[in-house]
This record gives sequence, C-alpha cells and structure tokens, in this order.
Amino acid sequence: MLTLYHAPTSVCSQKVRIGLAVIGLEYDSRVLNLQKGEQFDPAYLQLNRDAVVPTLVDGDLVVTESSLILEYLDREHNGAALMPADRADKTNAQSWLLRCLAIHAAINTLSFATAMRESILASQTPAQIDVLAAKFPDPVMGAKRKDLLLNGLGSIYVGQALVHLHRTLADLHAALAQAPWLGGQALDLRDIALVAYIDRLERLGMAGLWTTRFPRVGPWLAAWRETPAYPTAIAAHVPAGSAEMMRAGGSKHWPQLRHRWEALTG
Ligand SMILES: N[C@@H](CCC(=O)N[C@@H](CS)C(=O)NCC(=O)O)C(=O)O
Repeated sequence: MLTLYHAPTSVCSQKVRIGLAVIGLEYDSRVLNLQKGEQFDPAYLQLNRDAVVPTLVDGDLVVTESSLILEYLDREHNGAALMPADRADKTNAQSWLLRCLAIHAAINTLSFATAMRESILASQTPAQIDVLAAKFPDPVMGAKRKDLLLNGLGSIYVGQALVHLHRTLADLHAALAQAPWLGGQALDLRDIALVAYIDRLERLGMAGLWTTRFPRVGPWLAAWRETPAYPTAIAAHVPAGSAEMMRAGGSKHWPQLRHRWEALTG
C-alpha cells in the first residue's frame, strides 16, 4: 500500500495527488497541518529531513521530491505510460520535472509574499516568525520565509520569481501551439507536474501573468479543471474559507506585482 504524507493546499501535495488520481492509485492518506508545524515532528523528519511535504512511502522505500514521486509512481505502478518514449520528448519531460524546483520556489515566493503573509501576520508576532524560521532544517529556507513575511513584495525573492514564472508561462504557451496538452493529444507527466502551480497562480488572482501574453495557458488550465482528477486531487481538499482568503490576499497585490513584472520582462 502506498502512503502519502501531504497537506491539503500545498501545491507539491496537489501535484502528487493529481498524479495518483490520473493513474488511479489508492493510497493511505496522512495529512500534516503545516500551520501547526507538524512537518517538524521528529518522526516526520526521519522521512523528510527538509520538513516539507509531500513524502511517499511504498513498502520500505521512502520517496521525497514531488517530481521524483510522480516519475516513481508512473514507472513502478503505471508501466511508465505517462512518460514519453520518444528520446527528445522524454528529455523534454525530464527537463520540466527538474524545472519544477525553480517553479515551486517562485510559487512559494508569490504565495508567502501576498496572501499567506496577510494571514500569518494577522496571527503571529515578529518574535513568533523568528521562532518559525529557526525551525527549518535548511537555514536558507528559514531565512527566505522570514524575508517574505517581513518584506512582502519588497522581498529580494520576488523579482526572481517573476522572471522564472515568465519563462515557464512562455514555454508552456509555446509548447501548447501544436496540441492541447504538453503530452500531445493526451496529458502526460509534464501536464501533471505543472497544473498545481498554474492553478495556484489563478487562485491568487494572478492569471494576468498569462491572459494577454500567453493565451494558450488559460484553456489548458480550464481543460484540466474539467478532468475527473482535478476535483479529487485539488478542489476537494481546499478548506472552507481558504479559497476566498487566497484570492483576496493575492488579488490585492496584483496591480503592484504586474507593474514589477512588466518592468522586469518588457
Ligand atoms: N521541492 C520540494 C518542495 C516541497 C515543499 O517545499 N513543500 C511545501 C509545501 S508545497 C512545504 O512542505 N512547506 C513547509 C512549510 O511551509 O513549512 C517538492 O517538490 O517536493
């Protein structure tokens, strides 16, 4: 039996849940409350030493990193049916899976510099934020979180996030010129790896990043939302009030963010 340690609205957890749903795999669900700091429990740190979700356990094997988990599930439990066989396409898929590290970092930046920041600052003092930042096993992750919470859109991470997302959306738009999915006529691991990140941007009220410049991205996301996997893996896990909080908290900053994005990307 597969066991997935995950969190309801974490994008990397959504990404793996989408993969599980598309493949049609059952799993034993272990939900961590990241707001309560359950990711720092010593028992969980034995599985994931960076104190992040998701983590997959398959028998005696522990797999971390959402892109690796997707590739593992497809390879070991799906006959690699979602990984292209063609040499160039496979290399392209592997490249997208690797790029997810930078894409996730950018999504984390925009989430914590806007909506998550508002929600956390409403309930935590700067001293409590210091305590939280010190808990991250990787001190750079802790320093980033603190910088985003204290400085919001003034954080040094925001420019980098906008540049990476601009490249991501440009490449996604270009790849969708020939077919409705990155996988061609049917979705594959590339589509699965990206949907939760793009969905998060839309939920933050930041779809303006693609509506005029990269118009193939919106229909791709809309098509994803029509799949049976989307409600199971993403929509069903969003707690009451969370969607409204994210949209309001993100949208409020969109005008300022757009100005910065336009200045950076021309
Ligand atoms: N590169 C990792 C990133 C994992 C990650 O940072 N996950 C976030 C949720 S999307 C997390 O657990 N954050 C912990 C926290 O906010 O304390 C992956 O793709 O699995």
